[in-house]
Amino acid sequence: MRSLYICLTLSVKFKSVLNIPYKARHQTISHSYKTYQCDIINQMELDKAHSHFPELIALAEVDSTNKELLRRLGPESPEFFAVTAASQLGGLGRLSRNWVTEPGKSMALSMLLRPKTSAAANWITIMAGLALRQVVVDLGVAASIKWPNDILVDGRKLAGILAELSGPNAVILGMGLNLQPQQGAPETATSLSELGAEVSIDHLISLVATAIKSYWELLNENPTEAIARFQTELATACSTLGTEVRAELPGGRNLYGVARAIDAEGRLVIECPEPVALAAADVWHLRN
Ligand code: BT5
Repeated sequence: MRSLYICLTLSVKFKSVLNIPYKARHQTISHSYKTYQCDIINQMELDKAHSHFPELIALAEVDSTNKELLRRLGPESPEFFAVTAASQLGGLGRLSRNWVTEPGKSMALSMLLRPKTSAAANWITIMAGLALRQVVVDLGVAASIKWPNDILVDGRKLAGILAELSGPNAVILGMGLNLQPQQGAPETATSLSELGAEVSIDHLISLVATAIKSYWELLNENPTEAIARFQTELATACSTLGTEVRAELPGGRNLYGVARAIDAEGRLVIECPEPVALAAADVWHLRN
């Protein structure tokens, strides 16, 4: 699991939450948020979505669905135990960046995955990117993956992925996908409705659940075959490949080069001109 950091965020904050006894954590943190059903969540009509998960907790408002899932997690929690919320007050991106989820405007969905191998764990973020992209493409929107965790349309960000390790075989996979424009989102954001795709949150969650399950089953059961297939799919799905990029490494150093491949561990290989494999970085596309 050491190399799981490749695509997962293992934050110090995360560990400190884990050190607090479950009950205390739950009482302290959940009090400040509306964890009851309210109009917005009723309007979400999650009938279809519920059928895809052993348990789907649907909240009107929460700090972060990843955090809420972590608070509710137990050793026996089943795979695909999930949390969604109409609104996140402290939605998380990587490196504790902010992810905007205004009431009813964006899908915020977190689910528990239980990787059987480190190979499967290493590929969770990219696997989720392929699944999300497929959902979006099937809705008629030409989206691409920016390594490691963005879904872009014409350079604008439609969706983001945050996978966090929470134990030896527990990963919380969080996905945010914009349905409508949001006032608080950056100018670089886009949404399905702006791209001509109207879909209800219920239907969207159902589509995402179906896609993730199919990609994940392959990855978790047969990682070697899955990774080979994903690499083939990434050749067309990942707009980072073949592009001149700037990669900002953890610590701030910049690398410039052409992104050539995603290796067997999910790392981005950049020719600088010598090949360098990056486990974690922020990447900017400069030109094709
Ligand atoms: C991400 O981080 O893209 C991961 C986003 C994961 C969000 C989901 S929602 C469900 C689950 N619960 C959580 O608390 N999180 C997950 P990163 O690559 O670091 O990108 C963050 C950056 O995206 C921000 O710094 C903004 O520039 C931009 N951004 C924020 N909100 C956005 C939005 N709604 N749409 C597009 N871009 C956004």
